[in-house]
Amino acid sequence: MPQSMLTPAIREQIALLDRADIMVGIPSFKNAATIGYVVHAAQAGLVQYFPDLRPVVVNSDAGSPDGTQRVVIETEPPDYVEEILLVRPRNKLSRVSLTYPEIDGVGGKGAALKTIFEIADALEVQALVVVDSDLRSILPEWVELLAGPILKGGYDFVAPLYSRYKYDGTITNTVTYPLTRALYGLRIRQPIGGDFGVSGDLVKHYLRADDWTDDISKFGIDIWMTTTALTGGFAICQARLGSKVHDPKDPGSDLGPMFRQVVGTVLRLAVLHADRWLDIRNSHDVPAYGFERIADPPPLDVNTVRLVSEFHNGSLMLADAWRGMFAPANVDAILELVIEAGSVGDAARSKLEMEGPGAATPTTAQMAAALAGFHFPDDLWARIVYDMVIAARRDPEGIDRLVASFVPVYFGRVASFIIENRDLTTEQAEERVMRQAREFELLKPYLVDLWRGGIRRG
Ligand SMILES: Nc1nc2c(ncn2[C@@H]2O[C@H](COP(=O)(O)OP(=O)(O)OP(=O)(O)O)[C@@H](O)[C@H]2O)c(=O)[nH]1
Ligand SMILES: [Mg+2]
Repeated sequence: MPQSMLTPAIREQIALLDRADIMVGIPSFKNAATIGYVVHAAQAGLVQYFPDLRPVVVNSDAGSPDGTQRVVIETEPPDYVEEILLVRPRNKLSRVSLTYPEIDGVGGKGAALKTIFEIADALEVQALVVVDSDLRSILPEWVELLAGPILKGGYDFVAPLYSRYKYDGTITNTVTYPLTRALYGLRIRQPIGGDFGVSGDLVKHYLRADDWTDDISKFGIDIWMTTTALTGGFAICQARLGSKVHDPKDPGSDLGPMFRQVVGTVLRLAVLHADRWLDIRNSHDVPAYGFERIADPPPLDVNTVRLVSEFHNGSLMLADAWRGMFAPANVDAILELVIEAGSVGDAARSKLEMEGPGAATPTTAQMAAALAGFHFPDDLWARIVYDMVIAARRDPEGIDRLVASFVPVYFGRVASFIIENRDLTTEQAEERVMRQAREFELLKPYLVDLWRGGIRRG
């Protein structure tokens, strides 16, 4: 990890704090509307579940212009929590909100978390819990669920386990879950969930790591934390948190940059840690703690017609790039799918009368029904993700370009997932995600053979 770049102001803040046993860290960027609730829940969790420990809450903010930091400072003080919970903690709860420094000129969620790691280390905490600041469904209990396995069970890394709406978490479902599971052999269902528990030892390991990149300063941070825990041999478990409700994002319009940062990081790490995954076959369950809850996460709209057309239009600019990235048979299969996407997309648009001024946007269900028939097979998706790993090894400097060219193909895959799952329950859609992950495991020899066969042209 790059040298500590804590500003003098942050050092002063740390000096004012006593040592702490448990810390909740909250990264933020323009989350004034939601962070108050998150701080509230974090404080209540610390007071209710760990009254004997010395607690601290740290908000690491990007310097948000919307008053995020003010909301944190003005959230009801911990005394209020004591009143509603009738618990008298033995230790004062400290609360800090600060503006984190960029890392090599790059800010983002990862840069925010690096400052959180440094403060956790300076305060010598035994357990660090990090939670996103746009959460609606966090409860005080999350603090116990994410820190308890570390403090009571000897674990170093607690990944979240939640039910998400079937169209939420598409980067997780299509890439990070199946690839992490097939590469490293552990079924961590939410490797980039955003809400984690980390032991003091693992925080130190993060701070010593020397593989930091600009993408990790942004949304690459979550998969980096998970993968670094895996490759470092740390004890990992999952915690059942119920449902994840947060600011909704449409994969087609909001997730392109995030996809590039996450997948760029996954690929770099896969290349770096080949010795950790080449011999692994199949996968194991990861222990899960917490009471199993029946949760019904709210639905999410996805402009599926746009996803299909982004896939189709992407081919116009990127077919040559794809030829350099994927095995020839896989490029042929993708280009066939592109043709199908073109005709299915055209038919859907005219059926839904989406063209012309004032045309209304149809619902996700209407779009998915109108696009029925478009199908991006599981095995093709697994093979091209593996082709990406090989391409990343061949040209590590070109990973950003590689991943940018991959985005429209991901849109095609997500569209297919939505179209096929339109009539399924969230539970049935989960089974589809598992089926796809098994396909990744089944085809792992394809990756290993290519890797061991040396570098080839696509
Ligand atoms: N400090 C900082 N935090 C950020 C930045 N961008 C996002 N975050 C925080 O990172 C957390 C997660 O960001 P989201 O945008 O909600 O992303 P996400 O929930 O992981 O992604 P989706 O599952 O795709 O919605 C939130 O707490 C954000 O405030 C940033 O530039 N700086
Ligand atoms: Mg979010």
